[in-house]
Amino acid sequence: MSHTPPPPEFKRVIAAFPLPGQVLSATPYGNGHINETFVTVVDVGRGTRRFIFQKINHKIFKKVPELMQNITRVTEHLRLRQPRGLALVSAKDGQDYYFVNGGWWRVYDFIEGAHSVETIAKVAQAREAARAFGEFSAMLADLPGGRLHDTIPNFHHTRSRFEALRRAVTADKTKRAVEVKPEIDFAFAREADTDVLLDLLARGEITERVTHNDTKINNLMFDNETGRAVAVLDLDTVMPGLALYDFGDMVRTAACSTFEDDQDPSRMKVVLPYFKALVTGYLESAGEVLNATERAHLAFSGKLIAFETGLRFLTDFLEGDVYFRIKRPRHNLERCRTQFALVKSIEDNLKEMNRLVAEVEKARK
Ligand code: ADP
Ligand code: GN1
Ligand code: MG
Repeated sequence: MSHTPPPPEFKRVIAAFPLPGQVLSATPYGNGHINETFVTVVDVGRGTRRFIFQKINHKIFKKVPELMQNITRVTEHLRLRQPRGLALVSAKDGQDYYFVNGGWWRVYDFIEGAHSVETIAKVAQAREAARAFGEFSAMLADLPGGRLHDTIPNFHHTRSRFEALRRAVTADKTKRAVEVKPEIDFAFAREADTDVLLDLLARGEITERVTHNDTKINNLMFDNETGRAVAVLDLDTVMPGLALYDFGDMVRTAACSTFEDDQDPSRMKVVLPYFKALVTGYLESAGEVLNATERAHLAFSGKLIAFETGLRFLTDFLEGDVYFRIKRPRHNLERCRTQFALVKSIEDNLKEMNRLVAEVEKARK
């Protein structure tokens, strides 16, 4: 899927929301792999105001009204504690989304004076990112109204992701398996990792919490002046999950040396000072809720989520690039290779990473 300009029905979408003036422009925006995001500039007389319009990927999110119910509950709960957080604009009919021409649309206020990043630039930024995602989860611990909907069942069920790869290899729909034998072997050699957290969960040694489940670094906005994280974005996958999935995805995207799709996987390594900063920041805001088993698996979680994400990219490559948006023909394979390089680097550094966790914990006492 490519990032295309707004579709013809966009005029009807605009008309469905109570905007404060005429729309001057609408442009594809951001680097998300899933939804179609547009920034829209609106003329408000003595200036302009921006809004984010998003076409929700309903091939991936099958029950959009349930998903939007989750987002509404979460954004309303966070409003007081995160004043610049994500805020939905309701449609004129009072709904939080608008359905037209087979597509589901939502609108957010554009978060001004802040920016998202694709990679971490300094230690303080890694610490702040982890503090913010940890705080996000901690603030949702008392979310009223019962369990959130599962917007994608088994989203971080690594065993299921592994079995999906196995099926894709067997089916070999696109006849690409032959060119990815080393990656398939790499994945199959690590099958045992897929069950580690699931087994701990089944034994009650770790617990389910409300988690974000997509704590990729570009799903966070930092204030342009202070560098403080002001908003957590991309709430489509906020649902019951494991804190370690959130922490692991931060390691994958913030404690690493390059972009997730660097075409040269040899450039991808775990960055230990950033890892330590993530541990420090996460324990600062979520440390009180994590139990000893969770804390003992912080380093492993990074390996697991890099592995799981690599599995997903490889599966998508074998299935013909049907899930993640791609910008070039072998994009998913490149992403997979770079993720697997990170897995390898974490394996090589696991002992030191666990030592860093212990060091941070000791300093907290
Ligand atoms: P996807 O699910 O496709 O990743 P996101 O919701 O993460 O979609 O949005 C994609 C990108 O758009 C983000 O990484 C961010 O840069 C930008 N973005 C999203 N929402 C806002 C917002 N309310 N204000 C400013 N930028 C936003
Ligand atoms: C997707 O939506 P985005 O780009 O923030 C994906 C994540 C993957 C990530 C890999 C709903 O995240 O799970 O980790 O790509 N989101 C969904 O970059 O599948
Ligand atoms: Mg995103």
